[in-house]
Amino acid sequence: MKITFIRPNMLPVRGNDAMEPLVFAILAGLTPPHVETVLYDDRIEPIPYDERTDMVAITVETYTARRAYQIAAEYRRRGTPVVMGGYHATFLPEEVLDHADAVVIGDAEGIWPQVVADAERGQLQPIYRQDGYPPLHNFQPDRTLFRGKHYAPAALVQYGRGCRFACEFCSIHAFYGKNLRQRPVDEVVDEIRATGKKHIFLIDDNIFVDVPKAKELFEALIPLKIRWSCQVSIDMAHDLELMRLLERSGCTTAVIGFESLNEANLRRMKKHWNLKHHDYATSVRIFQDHGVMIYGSFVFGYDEDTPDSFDRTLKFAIDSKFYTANFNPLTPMPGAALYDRLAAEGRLLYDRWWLDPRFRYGEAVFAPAGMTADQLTEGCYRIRQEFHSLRSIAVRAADRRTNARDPYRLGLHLASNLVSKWMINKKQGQPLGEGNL
Ligand code: B12
Ligand code: SF4
Repeated sequence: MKITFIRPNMLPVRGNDAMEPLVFAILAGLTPPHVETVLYDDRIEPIPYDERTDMVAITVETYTARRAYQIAAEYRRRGTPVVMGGYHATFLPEEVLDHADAVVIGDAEGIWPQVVADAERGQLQPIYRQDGYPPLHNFQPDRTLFRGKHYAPAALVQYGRGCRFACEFCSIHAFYGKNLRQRPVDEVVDEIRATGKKHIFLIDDNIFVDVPKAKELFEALIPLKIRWSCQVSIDMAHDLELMRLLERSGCTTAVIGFESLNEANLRRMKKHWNLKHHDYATSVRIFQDHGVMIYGSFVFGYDEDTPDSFDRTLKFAIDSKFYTANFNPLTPMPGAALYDRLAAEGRLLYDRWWLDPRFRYGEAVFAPAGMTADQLTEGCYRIRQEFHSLRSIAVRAADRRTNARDPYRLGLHLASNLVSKWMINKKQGQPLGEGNL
């Protein structure tokens, strides 16, 4: 038995910044040893459709659904069964089943061995449903699949799943609900050591689950002498002891969801807690005083946003010396509360934007209240470009606490800005997937 794992590309352009798809290391680790596995990553290499295989397993996110269905059609035309899983498959299993022989709903742990056993017997079921949230111990990701492939240098490692917040637009709360699970810290440490990498991206949606769990992790990372990146909620700035541990453990960069400078917008998206302890300027200063380079994340299109919101936010991001930032049109994802609200309000511009051949990456997919959909698309694109102008890159580099603190950080600042600058224009306006469905 041979299984071919596929990571679909989102757009018909290839970048040079693809990261290792951790999901397939996990699936390979759950696959019985007598089964052969191979990975093709559509973002970085062609898919050899005619190579012999007994089953194809594809991970599907909303933005990659269209491409996933195109790839599946190629394999199914050749008689090879296709199984799909992931966020989009979990939220819209019926849609996915129109394009696959089987769908896995929810986490794969505890289910995948059954899928493989059924496939070996030629008795694949259409639906495999994870009813609960399997424990995350004895995780054994098998990264041999990544050998010889050109990925970004950092290794992706997961400490836990879920987030304690429930932002209206976010798929994480929709996927995990209130469930929060962490792996035993010693297993995470062993895994980091085994990667042999000196830069780790801890991909948890919010590394700050609670004070004891964050403390336990940060303390365990100190002896490893690694540099690491994370996504974290801004409220961690309130705990200075934790911030000191974060710095000592080697955290160099953090993605922080600021989302909006407007309090009413934050309230609407259920993210008003962003301002619970400090204003943004104070929280930013605390993170940066601890050497953390900030990747600021913003969305536009909530009801209080007007065409003026773009420049105000751009100025804040440059003045704050964020090493990088993204400015995205608010995008309703199926499964998230925002999607249902905008659908009920009759504001969606497409039936299913992720499958619609007219949709282009970077474009608004709903009617905002304070501007037109075109203004939303153009405003985000314009400030993304301006944030990555050479002048802005130079201005933002000049922060001795963070971006210019040492040659490593400065190199990271310059490299990530130049790659983003290049990718923004390559991605904007591209269709999802390739060709027709
Ligand atoms: C790291 C990351 C990135 C990295 C890239 C990672 C990579 N390897 O390439 C970067 C920063 C580049 C990125 C980019 C984007 N990302 Co991203 N990303 C993540 C993040 C934080 C972790 C991904 C990960 O490795 N997870 C760990 C794996 C193990 O979890 P998993 O995929 O859920 O897999 C489990 C199950 O779902 C299931 N499963 C998944 N696939 C399959 C397949 C089969 C066959 C089976 C059986 C089971 C199965 O089994 C796994 C184990 O239990 C996730 C959030 C998250 N917690 O997952 C967001 C997330 C996936 N990203 C998201 C988005 C929207 C994007 C962007 C589109 C943003 C943008 N506007 O440009 C882009 C483009 C993505 C693309 N598809 O090309 C959304 C997707 C939402 C959705 N409904 O689809 C997420 C969920 C974040 C969020 N808060 O909403 N991302
Ligand atoms: S804090 Fe981040 S991960 Fe958590 S629900 Fe909000 S947007 Fe999603």
